[in-house]
Amino acid sequence: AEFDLILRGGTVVTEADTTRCDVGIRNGKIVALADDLGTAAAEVIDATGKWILPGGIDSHVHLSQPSGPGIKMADDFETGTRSAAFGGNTMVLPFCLQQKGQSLREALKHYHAEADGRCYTDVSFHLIISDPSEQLLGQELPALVQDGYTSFKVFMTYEDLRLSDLELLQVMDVGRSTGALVMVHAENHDAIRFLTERLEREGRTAPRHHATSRPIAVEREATHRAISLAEIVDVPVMIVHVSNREAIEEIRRGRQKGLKIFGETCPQYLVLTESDLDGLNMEGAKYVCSPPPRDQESQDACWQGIEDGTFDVYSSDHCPFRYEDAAGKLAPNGRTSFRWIPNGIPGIATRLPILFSEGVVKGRISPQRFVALTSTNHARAYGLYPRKGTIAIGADADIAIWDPARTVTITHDLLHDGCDYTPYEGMEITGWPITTIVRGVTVVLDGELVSNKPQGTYIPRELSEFVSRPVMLS
Ligand code: DUC
Ligand code: ZN
Ligand code: ZN
Ligand code: ZN
Repeated sequence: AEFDLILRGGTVVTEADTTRCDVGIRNGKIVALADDLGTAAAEVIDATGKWILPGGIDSHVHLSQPSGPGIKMADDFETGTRSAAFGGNTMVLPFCLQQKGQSLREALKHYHAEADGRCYTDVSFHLIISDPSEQLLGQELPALVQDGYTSFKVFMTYEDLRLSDLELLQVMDVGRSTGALVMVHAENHDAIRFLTERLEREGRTAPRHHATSRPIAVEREATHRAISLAEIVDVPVMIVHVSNREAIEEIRRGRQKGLKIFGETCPQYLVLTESDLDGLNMEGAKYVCSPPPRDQESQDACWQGIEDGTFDVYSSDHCPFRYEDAAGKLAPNGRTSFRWIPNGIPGIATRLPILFSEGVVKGRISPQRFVALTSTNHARAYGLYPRKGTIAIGADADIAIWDPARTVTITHDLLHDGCDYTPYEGMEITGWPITTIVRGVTVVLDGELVSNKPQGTYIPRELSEFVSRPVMLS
């Protein structure tokens, strides 16, 4: 047969167009796009009435990441990427966390060993820099950028992760000299510590005070400072998991000055609020993440940023901890104060359906903008474009087939992850990914896993296109 696989009768959506056409796949690549490719293929999938989208790229996920004594993340590379595939994703970018005193190469060994042979999607790593020694800054990190680890994250909070302003400047400077993209977690550490200690003195320790301890000003100040430091170094930065209007305004102000400041938001900031942390007993722990979900006004602002282009990427920040588990949300001291609840919520499978239903179906964004926000811009930002993030001849055959009319009530059992709950339980969704194809291999077909043999692979990355392209004002 001329093709390994033909997708027949569907509507292909890219960041630029929506076109009725068939897709021909050979050796893991898209090799033909035409009105009618016939049926001369080893396998034919009838996609009549369905949408054919570039597979989702989730550029912000945490898998198998050490999270403190007695705490275990709910997803490893097998369960996390399986869930990603069920949610219409073909590639994920988890973080490789450098622990204090560890070299980045040592840290990478752990993550590669965890990922090798266990991924249902393709995978690549961002580095988290927690211990920027002279050796790391001068040799190790620049060499790793050359090797295809072309993005790294820095933290402005967490005792074990946060960098001083001097260290932030030093790491950003490696971004500038290498062309890597620097991602920033922007929250003011001392302010969180001050508020947490005061709340604990007052006995206000329930999960909802996680949000009280990290108000908008904590994020706005750090976002402003991160952007100022980036301006001083003269380097592009990506502000990750942006939750509210004031932080968004800082990003807009930076862009209007001509700085390359990029922004990411996540489903929790579009559909959850801090009142979700008010659950009975400790149930609110299921919604503890940082920054916390905020209020309706913040949700509206994040939607505005999705619509007007302030946000270039929409990621899950999947960071799952089980609830009914001694190593999960309430371990080991989580019952005594919000301070001990591990920060993070699951969302790798629900990211795309939530934006599709709330964004595309409700008319807030076009299907093309959906593709840009969920796939193409991730590929451009993190050095994967045009191999990934589009449906074009020569690109990897990374494809999600969507039924745009299917209605689904989200329940945890649909997600196939390693967690034991979803923050989005009961949410009514219109539009669902039914088939996921990774480099030509059908991983999920009509909602069923095709094989228990993961075939995803590690992909070294080129430099970010966002770093080199001209500033785009929105
Ligand atoms: N930051 C993340 O990016 N994910 C989970 C927790 C955090 O603080
Ligand atoms: Zn290890
Ligand atoms: Zn973060
Ligand atoms: Zn994260």
